[in-house]
Amino acid sequence: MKLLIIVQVAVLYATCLHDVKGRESTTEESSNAEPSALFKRKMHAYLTQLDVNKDGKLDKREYVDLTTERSRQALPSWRSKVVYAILSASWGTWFSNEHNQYKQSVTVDEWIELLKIANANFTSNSKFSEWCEDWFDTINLDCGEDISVDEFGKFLVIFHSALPPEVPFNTTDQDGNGVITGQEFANGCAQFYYNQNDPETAFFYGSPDN
Ligand SMILES: [Ca+2]
Ligand SMILES: [Ca+2]
Ligand SMILES: [Ca+2]
Repeated sequence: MKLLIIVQVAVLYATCLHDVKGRESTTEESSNAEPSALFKRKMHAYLTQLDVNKDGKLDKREYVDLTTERSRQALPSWRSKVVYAILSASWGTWFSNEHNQYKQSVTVDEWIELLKIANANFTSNSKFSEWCEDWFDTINLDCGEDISVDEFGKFLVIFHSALPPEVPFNTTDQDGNGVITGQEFANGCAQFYYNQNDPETAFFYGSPDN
């Protein structure tokens, strides 16, 4: 299975080569300060969106398996295998790691604490930028230079959004030209995880309750 996923990822990059030169890391130094009320609300809305059984905790089945399952409705099967690979790695990076003794599920408060640690690591090793690029490539179905509203709509289906795609699409399409470039996607992704006070970029995953 692992070999298959590696092959699928290799196919993705071979099939869908893109210009990454213009993309710069958009992450900022993470802060040890108490998260803002808006930051807590957007993380709560995002986690609730993925918490399918609504028990107030996100577990691996919900984050990895059910999210991959939704991706099968939206993407060709080989791209869903890439989704599985991205999410499996993310689960260990963000939700279940040595900092919480590899807990099997997390509340939003526990996750915010883990994010502080993970974001500090992302800043130092560019993993965060790679993660954004992996998602950009995975949902860039026509292998073009940018993401259309239809492609972004599939990203929102995968992340269980209840919002029409136009709302988060328009806040991510910073220059308003009707497409999301790799840089705009990376900016939107980074703003979601780092910006404490901007209500617009809180819509990145289509979470309605900001
Ligand atoms: Ca749950
Ligand atoms: Ca595209
Ligand atoms: Ca744009």
